[in-house]
Amino acid sequence: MVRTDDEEKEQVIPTVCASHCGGSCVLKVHVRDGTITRIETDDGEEPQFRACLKGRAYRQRVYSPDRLRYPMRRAGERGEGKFERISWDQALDTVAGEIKRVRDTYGSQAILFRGGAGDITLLNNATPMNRLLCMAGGFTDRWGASSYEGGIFAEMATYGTIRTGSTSDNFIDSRLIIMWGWNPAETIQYTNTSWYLAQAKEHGTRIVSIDPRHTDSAAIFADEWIPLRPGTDAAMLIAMAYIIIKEDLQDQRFLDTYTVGFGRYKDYVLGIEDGIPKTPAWASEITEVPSTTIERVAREYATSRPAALVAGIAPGRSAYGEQYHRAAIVLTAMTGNIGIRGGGAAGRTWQSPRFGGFPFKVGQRMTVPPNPTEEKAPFRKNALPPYGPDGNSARIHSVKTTDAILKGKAGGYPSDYRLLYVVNTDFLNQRPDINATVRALKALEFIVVQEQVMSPMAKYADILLPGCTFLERNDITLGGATPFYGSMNKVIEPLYESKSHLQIATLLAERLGISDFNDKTEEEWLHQIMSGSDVSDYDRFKEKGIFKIKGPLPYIAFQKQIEDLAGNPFPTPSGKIEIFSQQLADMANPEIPPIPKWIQPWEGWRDSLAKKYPLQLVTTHFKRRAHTQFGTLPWLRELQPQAMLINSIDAQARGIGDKDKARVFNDRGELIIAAKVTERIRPGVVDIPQGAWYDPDEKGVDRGGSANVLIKAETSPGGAFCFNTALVEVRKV
Ligand SMILES: Nc1nc2c(c(=O)[nH]1)N[C@H]1C(S)=C(S)[C@@H](COP(=O)(O)OP(=O)(O)OC[C@H]3O[C@@H](n4cnc5c(=O)[nH]c(N)nc54)[C@H](O)[C@@H]3O)O[C@H]1N2
Ligand SMILES: Nc1nc2c(c(=O)[nH]1)N[C@H]1C(S)=C(S)[C@@H](COP(=O)(O)OP(=O)(O)OC[C@H]3O[C@@H](n4cnc5c(=O)[nH]c(N)nc54)[C@H](O)[C@@H]3O)O[C@H]1N2
Ligand code: SF4
Ligand SMILES: [Mo]
Repeated sequence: MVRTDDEEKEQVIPTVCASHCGGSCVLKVHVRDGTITRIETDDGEEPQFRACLKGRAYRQRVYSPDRLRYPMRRAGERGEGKFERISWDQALDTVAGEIKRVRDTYGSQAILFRGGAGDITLLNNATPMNRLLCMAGGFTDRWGASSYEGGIFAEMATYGTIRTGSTSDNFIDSRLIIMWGWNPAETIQYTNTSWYLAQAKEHGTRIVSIDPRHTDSAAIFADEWIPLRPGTDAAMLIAMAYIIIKEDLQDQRFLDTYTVGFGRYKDYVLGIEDGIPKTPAWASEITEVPSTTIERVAREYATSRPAALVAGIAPGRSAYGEQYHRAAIVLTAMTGNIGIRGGGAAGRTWQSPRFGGFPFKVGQRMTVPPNPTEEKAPFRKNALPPYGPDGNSARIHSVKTTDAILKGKAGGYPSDYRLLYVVNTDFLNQRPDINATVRALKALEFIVVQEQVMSPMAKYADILLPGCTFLERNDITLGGATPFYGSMNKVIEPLYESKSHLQIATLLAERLGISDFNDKTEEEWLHQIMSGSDVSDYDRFKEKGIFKIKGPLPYIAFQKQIEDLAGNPFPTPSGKIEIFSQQLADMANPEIPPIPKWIQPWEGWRDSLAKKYPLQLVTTHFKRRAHTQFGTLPWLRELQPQAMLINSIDAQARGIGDKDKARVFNDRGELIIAAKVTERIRPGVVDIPQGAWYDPDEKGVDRGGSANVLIKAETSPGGAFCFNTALVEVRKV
C-alpha cells in the first residue's frame, strides 16, 4: 500500500476523497513522520479521477484550528460556544445516561436522531449510530432527502423506481444536451462528468443552459444561455410539450409502447381540460423566456435524437418542485430518449449508491434493524409504495423538525421531543429558518453532536464528541462518472483524541448494555463489504486505492425495459412509464395532480409579498465548499469569497456597488453579505451560496452570510425542500 520516496522518510499513500460534494477523487497524500506534508492527485491512466481545489486543500482541513480535540461539555449558554474538556469516559457515560433517561421517562420517540452524509462512504457514516439507536429502543427518524425529494417523488410516480441515472460517458453520444438548472463544472455530480461534457462539445454536440445564472458550466460548455425566472421551469417544459404536440413531433410509437396516460396530458397541454392552452406565449409570461426561444428549443429537442435533457435537482428544490421533474421526464418520453445511448431519462443528476445510479455490487454492510417507534405507524398519505420506511408516518419531514420540537403533541406531531443526537450534519445551518431552529434548540433537554469542528451546530451541543477525518481511518467509497470502487486508506493516526463513527457507536453500545451491536473491526467490515464486489484482490485494491469498473459502459438507465418491455416491465402499477398516475390520482390532492401541471408557487413573483420583498432568492452550491464543509479554510476563502450575486440593474436601483456590504432580509431573518454585481445572473434574482457558517451578531443579524436565515420551513406537497423559493429585499448597509 505504501510507496516509499525520498530515502524512506516520505511516504505517498493513495486514498479517495468523497466529501458530500458530488465527487469521489483520488488523493496521493505525502506523509512524513506521521504528518501530512502535501497532497497530489491522479496522474495515472485515463480516466483519471482528479481532485478539486477542496481535496487538494484537505491538509488545511485536517490541521484546522477549528478541529475539536477532546470530548467537551457545555460551560455557557447553548449557542455561546463555551465548553470545558472532559474525558471520553465522562462524555460517553453522560450521553448513554441521557439516552436511557429520556427513553425511560418519555419513551423512545422523544429521541431525535439526525444523521447526514458527511463523507459518502460504506462504513464510517451515520449508519453505526442509526443501528445503535434502533437497538436501544428506537428514535424518531426523519423523511425527505434535502437534495432531491421532488425528484425522488417524480421518479417513483412515473418510473416506479429511483434508479434512473446513466453514467456520464453516455453524453459523448448525445447530439444535444440541455443543462437544465445544472452546473457540474462547480458541483461535480460525479467526478469526470465535466470531462465527458468537454468531449461531447469537441464532437460538436450542441449544449444549452437553462438557468437564472450564467454558470461556469454555461461559460465553458454552452452554445446558448436561457435565463429563465426561477421556479417556472414546469411552465416552460409544458409549453415545449405543446409545440411538440402541435407540430406532431412526438415519438408516438414510443408513447404507445412504453407509456400510459399521454392522452390525458395532451388534453391538459392543449387546454381541452381547463380552457388554457399551454402555448409558448402563455409560458413566456410566466418564465420571461421569449416564446420564439421556447418554440425553437422544443423543436431542437424533439428533432435531435439522441438528446439528453439533464434535469438538474436545484429547480426541484422549490415549491411544487415535483411538477418540474415530472414534466421533464414526460418530455423525455415524448421524444423517445429513454433507455437509448446518448439520450437520458431526466432522472436526478446526482444519485448516491443508496438512492440510485449505477448498480454497484457490494457485500453485506452494517444493517439497521427496524425502528421500534415505527412498528405500528401507518403509511403517510403522500407516500408512494417504493418509499419503504421513509413512508412511515411516525417520521417527521426534515424541514418540519424545528416546528415539531417547538410544538410537539400539541401541534399535532406524534410526540414531544427532548433529546437530539446529531451526526454528520449541520442541523442548524443546513435546514430552513435558522432563527426558528435556534429557538427549538434552546427548548430541548439534551443535545449531543458528533463533530470534527466547532461548527454552527456544535455550538449548541451539551456534549461534543470529536470525530476524525477520513484521512485518519479506513473506508470504502463508490463513484465516478464512469464507476469505480475507492479505498479510502488511512494515512495518519487520528489527531488528538478524535475517534471514528464506528468506534464511537461501539463504545456507546457497551454503556447502553447492547452486547450484539458490533463484533467486527474496521478492517473486517471492509473485507466483508468488498467480498461481494467486483474486486477480487483486496490487498492490491488497497495498495492502488482505486478499482475501475471496465464495463459494459456506458450504463444506461432503462435500457432493458426499452429493449424488451415484456421481459422487463417498469416497476409501476401499469408496468409502463406513467404520464398519468392512478396512484397520484388516488391521493385526491389537487396539489399533487395525476399528470404534471404548472402550479403557481408561493413566494413567487406573482405573490402579493413581492411588493415588499421583490427579489427571488436562489441558494446554490458553492465551488469551494461542500455545504458547510471546508468553510473556514484560508486557502479556499482566498480563492472565492462568500458573496451574493446581484444583477447590475437591481444593484444600481439600490445604490449598491461591487463588493459593497448589503443587508438581505425578509420576515424570517436578516444577513449581511458582500455584493457581487454581475450580468451573470438575471435581473430580479439574487443568489446566496448555501453553506456559509451562521454567525449572528448581538442583534441576531447573521454576519456569516448563511442563506437559511431567509428560507421558509415549508415543503412541497410531494416532500421537496424549497431552498430555491424565497422572496427577499436587499439594501446597502
Ligand atoms: N462544490 C460543491 N459541489 C457540490 C455540493 C457542494 O456543496 N459544493 N453539494 C453536493 C450536493 S449534496 C448536491 S445535492 C448537489 C446539488 O447540485 P445542484 O442542485 O445541481 O446545484 P445548485 O448549485 O444548487 O444548482 C444548480 C443550478 O441550478 C440553478 N437554479 C436554481 N434555481 C433554479 C430554478 O428554479 N430553475 C432553473 N432552471 N435553475 C435553477 C442555479 O442557478 C444553479 O446554477 O451538489 C453536490 N455538489
Ligand atoms: N439554503 C440551502 N440550504 C441547503 C441546500 C441548498 O441548496 N440551499 N442544500 C441542501 C442539501 S442538498 C444538502 S445535501 C444539505 C447538506 O447539509 P449537511 O449534510 O448538514 O451539510 P455538511 O456541511 O455536509 O454537514 C456535515 C457536517 O458533519 C460534520 N462531520 C462529522 N463527522 C464527519 C465525518 O466523518 N466526515 C465528514 N465529512 N463530516 C463530518 C462536518 O464537519 C459538517 O459539520 O444542505 C441542504 N441545505
Ligand atoms: S471535495 Fe469532492 S470533488 Fe473535491 S476532491 Fe473531494 S471528492 Fe473530489
Ligand atoms: Mo444534497
